[in-house]
Amino acid sequence: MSSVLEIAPGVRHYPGFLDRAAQAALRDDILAALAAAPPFVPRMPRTGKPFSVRMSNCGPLGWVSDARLGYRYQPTHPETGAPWPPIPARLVDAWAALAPGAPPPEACLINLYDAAARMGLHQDRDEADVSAPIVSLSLGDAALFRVGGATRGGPTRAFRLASGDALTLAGPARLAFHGVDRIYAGSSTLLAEGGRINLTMRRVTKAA
Ligand code: MD6
Ligand code: FE
Repeated sequence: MSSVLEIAPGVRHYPGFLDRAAQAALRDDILAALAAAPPFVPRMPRTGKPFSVRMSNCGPLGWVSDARLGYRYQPTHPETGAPWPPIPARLVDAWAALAPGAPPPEACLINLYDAAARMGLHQDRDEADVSAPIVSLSLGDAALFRVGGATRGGPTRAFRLASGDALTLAGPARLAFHGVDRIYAGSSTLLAEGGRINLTMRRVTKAA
């Protein structure tokens, strides 16, 4: 496996986890999933303010948000009503390598960034089981990723996530606040139309 940087306890960055050929293969898997489950614009609970990131999912559950029902996981696409496509095998392999011993992932959130998209600091806490890590893989343009502690307002660190990098939030960092400050447009040639794809795999329900 590629080398690992422990950014903070439980925050592990694996630069170059996927080589170029593996990135291209995963890109093609995700473009196929997006053909079945087209990107949608999530909206903030209550206010209905749109996210700047577009999203889709694969796996038995997908993360969605709208004004009326807020943040949640559901088995179907919010616009087409179809079940989400399966998590591609090469992503399940990455989960096995990066979250050894964890029960299988149930959701893979696909975040799509154009040059102007951002993601505010947040915790991923909509999962009934927060004992498993979250495993993230990035494709395309690099991002400035920011991570802090489990309470809002504490110190944060920021670093670049490039195409092919993996990141895990585990153990003491599972509920760490994190977000994406900016995208470095034109920093990768992987995606024909530019932009960035981030994939986060999650265990959602408690394993039996
Ligand atoms: C992103 N990532 O990189 C957003 N969440 O576009 C996340 O929100 C994230 O990278 C949980 C664990 C790892 C992550
Ligand atoms: Fe997150």
